[in-house]
Amino acid sequence: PFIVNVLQNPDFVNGSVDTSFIEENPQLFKFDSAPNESQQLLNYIGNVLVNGALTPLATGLKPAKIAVHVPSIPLFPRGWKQVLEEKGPEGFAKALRQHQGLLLMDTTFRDAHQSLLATRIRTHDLKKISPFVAYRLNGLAALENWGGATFDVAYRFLHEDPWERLEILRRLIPNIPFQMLLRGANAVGYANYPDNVVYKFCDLAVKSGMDIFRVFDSLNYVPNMVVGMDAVGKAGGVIEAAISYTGDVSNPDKKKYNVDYYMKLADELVKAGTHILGVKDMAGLLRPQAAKILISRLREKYPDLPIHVHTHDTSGAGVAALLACAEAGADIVDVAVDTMSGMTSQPSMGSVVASLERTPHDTHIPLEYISQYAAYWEQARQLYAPFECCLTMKSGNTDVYENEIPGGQYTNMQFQAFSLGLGQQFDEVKRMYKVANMVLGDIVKVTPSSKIVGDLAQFMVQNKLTEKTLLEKADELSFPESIIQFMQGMIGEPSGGYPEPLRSKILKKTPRIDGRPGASMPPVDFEKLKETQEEKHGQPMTDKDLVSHALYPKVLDDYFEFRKAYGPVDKLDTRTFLVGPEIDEELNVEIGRGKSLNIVTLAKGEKKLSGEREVFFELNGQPRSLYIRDKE
Ligand code: 3PY
Ligand code: ZN
Repeated sequence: PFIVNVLQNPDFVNGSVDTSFIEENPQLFKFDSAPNESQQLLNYIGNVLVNGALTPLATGLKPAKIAVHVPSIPLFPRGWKQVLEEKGPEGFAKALRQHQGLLLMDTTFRDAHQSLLATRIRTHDLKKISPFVAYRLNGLAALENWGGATFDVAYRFLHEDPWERLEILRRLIPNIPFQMLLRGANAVGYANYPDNVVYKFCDLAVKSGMDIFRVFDSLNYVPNMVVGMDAVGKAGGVIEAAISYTGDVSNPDKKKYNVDYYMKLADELVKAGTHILGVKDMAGLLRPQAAKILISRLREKYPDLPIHVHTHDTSGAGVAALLACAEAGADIVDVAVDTMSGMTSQPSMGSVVASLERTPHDTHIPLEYISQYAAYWEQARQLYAPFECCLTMKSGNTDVYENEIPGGQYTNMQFQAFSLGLGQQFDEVKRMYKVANMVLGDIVKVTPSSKIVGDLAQFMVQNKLTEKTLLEKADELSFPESIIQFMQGMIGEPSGGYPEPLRSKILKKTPRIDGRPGASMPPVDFEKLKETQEEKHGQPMTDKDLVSHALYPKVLDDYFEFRKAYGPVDKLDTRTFLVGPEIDEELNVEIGRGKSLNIVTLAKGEKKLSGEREVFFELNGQPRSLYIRDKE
């Protein structure tokens, strides 16, 4: 229309205006031919429609009305994800069970760094090694890469979106099933949530690329697990309900959590429709001789169900335990790549693979590829030196059989004790953890029940309490909030009931919840949450943002504020993200598809009276400077 107007202008037409600008800028009149082409094509189609073929047809036959199938090019080697896509969750489970040889799940992307590096591995470093995993480790039954603490830590400390991580990894690894850890009715949080949060979370997780959900409850409280299992099933995911293992089934003196206890629990989970039966040994307590007893019994009772075992190597006996599991009939076991394995992490992938080569349980994963994968992680791990558990933890420790502290929590507690300058107290806290567990009635200890035991242990050490004095003074003490909530029934019911008279002394008249806490919680109103969140942050909120907010409101609010101030910090390399660049260092930051920034940090000015410093950069070749408040 602009051109038409110009051509109709009488001054332009009679040449009484200076048009040399147009002659000097012919590019202004180079128009995209697309509108013209689309017009021409419409003319063609319209003509054929009205007048019949414009090109001579040899016969009177009509062309077929079909979508011709193009054979797919195997861009990625086939993996278990394709089996899942072809057969669905039930068929997938059947195929796992029928497979000859031991199958492995790699936990490097989740539990390994949760247990060794305070869950700090960033998407940036996971992304880089993902194509290698897809091409070279395509025989893995699953890759655990989401859930547990990774969700919260991504927002809280890495300032990145865990949903985006899942979607990115899914694109890069389309052939290996992804597995996540779902804390039953606690989803990926630390408290029971309204049921609609758990259902929405699972639905979005499947849509974002998640396949297998290991569902557990921190007290093995089945009603809580069933909510998670049902949410996974409805979302179309693979359900792996997991027994959380504690105690020692090979020790007849340990009576509370004996084989019958686990068999009864397994029975309830099988009846509730699990596709895979998980045995989750979160602290690494499953000794080889116990594995033999428990896994053999489960194998015998459920010959058609795949059994998947998870352990930690805290004591150093993890590989031995997994080999015993394989012998006893487990189908899948969890390992972490060698350089991210051992101690509170999972047993070593290379050790398990090597131990089974040329045996009936051969995993057929080439050791050569495991070495290359291990070499990557050996280097990448150095970027996370500020979170290394190994600064203080030098070896495995069989004291875990006494204190029963889960892998992730063990490192966390140690980290906390050392950062508070209470390193020497760590031994005392570990000993007190055992006492606290007994005070609470010998409960299953895994997130969040493990935190309750840890909080009580810390409380007892700080207040110099023994089991006896704690019980004597219980009605006067101000217990940590987590213990009060546990006693109220807010995370479900412990097996064997609550410890009395401690519960009554702590609660007095505080209300108690009977049964499943989620059953009496009103659903989250997501429509309303969307309105308030969009108004608060001035940006559109996706369903994923909202479900995350329902899980941890404050963490999400802080995340959005942080990103508003600092932008896509997840695109920075890990060293720059953690400690910033050096002066004169050049960074190339890819912030979007084909969009990258070249940043050179030139200098840091003197501190001004205003308390600010000027920082000088070169951004894509242009000088820039910023005033930054110096907080010192
Ligand atoms: C978690 O819940 O994060 C765990 O890893 C439990 O073992
Ligand atoms: Zn674990």
